[in-house]
Amino acid sequence: MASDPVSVPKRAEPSEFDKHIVKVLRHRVGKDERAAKQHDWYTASIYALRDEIIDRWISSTRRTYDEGGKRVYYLSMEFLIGRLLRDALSNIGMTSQMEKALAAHGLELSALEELEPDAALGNGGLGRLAACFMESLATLDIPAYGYGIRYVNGMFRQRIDDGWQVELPETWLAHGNPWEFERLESSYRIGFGGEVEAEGDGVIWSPAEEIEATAVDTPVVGWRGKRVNTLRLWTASALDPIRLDAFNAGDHIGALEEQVRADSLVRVLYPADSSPSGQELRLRQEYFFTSASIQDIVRRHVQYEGDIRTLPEKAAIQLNDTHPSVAVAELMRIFVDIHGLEFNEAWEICKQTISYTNHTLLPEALETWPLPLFERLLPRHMQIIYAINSRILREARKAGCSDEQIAAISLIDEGGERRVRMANLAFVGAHSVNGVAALHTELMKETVFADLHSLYPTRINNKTNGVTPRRWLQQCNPGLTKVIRDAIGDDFLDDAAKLSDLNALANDSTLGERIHEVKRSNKLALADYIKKTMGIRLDPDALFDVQIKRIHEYKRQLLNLIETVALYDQIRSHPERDWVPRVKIFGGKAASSYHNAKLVIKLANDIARRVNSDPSVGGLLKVVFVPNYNVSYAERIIPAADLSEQISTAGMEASGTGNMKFALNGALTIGTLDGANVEIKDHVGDENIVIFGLTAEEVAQKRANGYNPREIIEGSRELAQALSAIASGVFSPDDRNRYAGLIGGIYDHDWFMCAADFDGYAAAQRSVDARWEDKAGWRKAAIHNIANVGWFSSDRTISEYARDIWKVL
Ligand code: B1N
Repeated sequence: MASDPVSVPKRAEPSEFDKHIVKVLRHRVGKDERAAKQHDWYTASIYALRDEIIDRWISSTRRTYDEGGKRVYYLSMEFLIGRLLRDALSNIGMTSQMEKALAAHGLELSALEELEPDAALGNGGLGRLAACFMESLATLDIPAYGYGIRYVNGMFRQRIDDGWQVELPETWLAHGNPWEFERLESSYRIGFGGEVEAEGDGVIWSPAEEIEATAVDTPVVGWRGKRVNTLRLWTASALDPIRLDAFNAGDHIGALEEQVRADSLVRVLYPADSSPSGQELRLRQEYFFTSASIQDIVRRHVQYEGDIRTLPEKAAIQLNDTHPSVAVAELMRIFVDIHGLEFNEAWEICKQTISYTNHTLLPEALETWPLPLFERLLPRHMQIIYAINSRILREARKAGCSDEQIAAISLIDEGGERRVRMANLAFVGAHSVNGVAALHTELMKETVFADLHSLYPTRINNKTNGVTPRRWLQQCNPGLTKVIRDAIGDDFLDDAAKLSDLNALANDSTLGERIHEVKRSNKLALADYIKKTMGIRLDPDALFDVQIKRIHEYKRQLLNLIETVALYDQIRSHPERDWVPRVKIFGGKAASSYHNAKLVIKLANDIARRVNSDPSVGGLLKVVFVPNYNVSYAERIIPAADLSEQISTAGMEASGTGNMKFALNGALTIGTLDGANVEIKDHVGDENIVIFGLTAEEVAQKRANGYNPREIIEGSRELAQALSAIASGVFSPDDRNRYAGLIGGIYDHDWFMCAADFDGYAAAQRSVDARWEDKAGWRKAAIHNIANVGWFSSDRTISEYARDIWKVL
């Protein structure tokens, strides 16, 4: 207890920082030391730390203005930043100061850290990548702004009720947000609808509706606190928050309508990962934050440089997927309608400024909008898109494209209901279009962008994703970080590639033993947490086999579950064998409307209930579905994992980034040759990863040549038994038909090729068992994993963007 004098240790003179916290507690939180509750101390700690950060923030901003440098603008619908306290403390180098200051009041930093809500302004990999990039940009001392939406309700909180996912609103702002700064002076009007009229040479767009966007800034601290950049999120308000005439006339609800409409724009994050929602509100959200960001960028440029034409020299705008791709039309509108540039000149400047990252090839994920909707909401942008399209298609015709190619290149999809293709718009409006892993980039060239690529053959390039080693090694795994520092010194803290010095020590059994001890204590900590929160007891000496990510059919949690059932059968049929004790850990959220994904969650829970209570498996197999998986949960689980499941159907996972985090923390990967797994294999070596399954090429061939899952199932006894057990209701005695449809889909079409990959996967799992029995071999492989994934640091990724695309390094 904070106020218990007995728990306050004897101490030396309070430090300056300690005095500062107490002062902040009084003057900004309004509490004295005796009355303060944990949460007051938490707020005071962040305010005190923030003061330190603000000084560096101001000097970073001033330095950029003074140097007249080029700025990077990262536009993203999602920033999955998670908690910030530990990250900021660690990057600024004040963790132990803070610990000491708090200890003087009988408080533990780790307990206060748990009070911080997890800022989940994103769905999964795409949003978390944006957060890692922001941290690396600051670390590399690149002046950068992240631009997005300040959702009031981020990703929903997941509760599991009787095995089913239930979605609850996450109210991360309920107790205020000590990290953010509202910038009322940075406000812009965002128009929707209305009319476009010719006026002289130009046009005038008179929107039917206008909403005000206001900036809310959060500082982003780079490693060693060198630079502090800004994450600028937009919030919305009505120009006229209450219409007093209506109110006074008795229409109390109608008087507030405009404010309600504005609020609804920034109210919730769409909870669909890797697939867009075609709702009007989503398009409004996209235009709202994109327009505010572009207006802000242009205002800053014109204010300091005077001439809009020099924009590409001072600004690089990166579009994180197509969600902000209306930026192309918005920038053109501002150039032409407001700054009076001639269309062709504007187009060249636009292309030089903008670049676009593609994150998925899933056909259902390619964002398109019905033309009538787009035109109704953004009539001027629609005209501009037509004007761009006619130029592009004339160019294509001149280059000798066929009618078929022209139809594929067009910004308008003419097949059926006419739609605006946001990926094509982003492609033509950008000077660079990049994929997020080598395989993904190659597939971009061969599939969705094949025709655009032949027209613009130098535009597509690869930038393999990365993760920040600060959050995903140093902060989440201090034990492992200490062991590595003792082994190879501190160089890797500033350059993750230096982790490779560990390779020379791979046979050092003392190092292997120390890493093993850290892993065991991380597993123990996770097991304690799961015991406390779920009441399930886990054996820390069992192999912790983990699949945590969004629930999606292409990620194949179902393949893992089918194999789990097969293993359960095997253990029961052959109790005499030396089975490796395993804990199968699952976690992840399903989009609210994604029926099969929700069913997979229920299946995981049904299997868990049955297996965990079966005395005949004798603790050899445990299955856990952890509820409400999020960034903070990942920080607990990943350091405790032995085996990382990266088993998507080859060709479908653009990159994956969890795969990198696990390897960095010494887990071995079991995976397909998909996304960045391919490059992880190249880095860690074939002997230190377990690869199985069809290649992307084989998947494509099978799909083209007719694939018969039924035949495969009939040829695999283990698979057939597991499928029929699930389908017949062995795990769902309360509703025997629950999984008939889900499993029927595997027999009928098996789009994700679970059947084709099952035998290879099961065999790979048994080879994992054999490796696990060879303790020395496993430890050595773990060291090689840690040693060789430094390349997957987001510092490396961002250096490549900076050098090749933004030209800022
Ligand atoms: O982006 C990550 C990749 O590592 C993953 O492989 C990829 O699946 C993920 C629409 C998406 N692609 N597309 C999305 C998210 C939200 C949404 O509304 C699409 N997410 C990815 C980072 O490159």
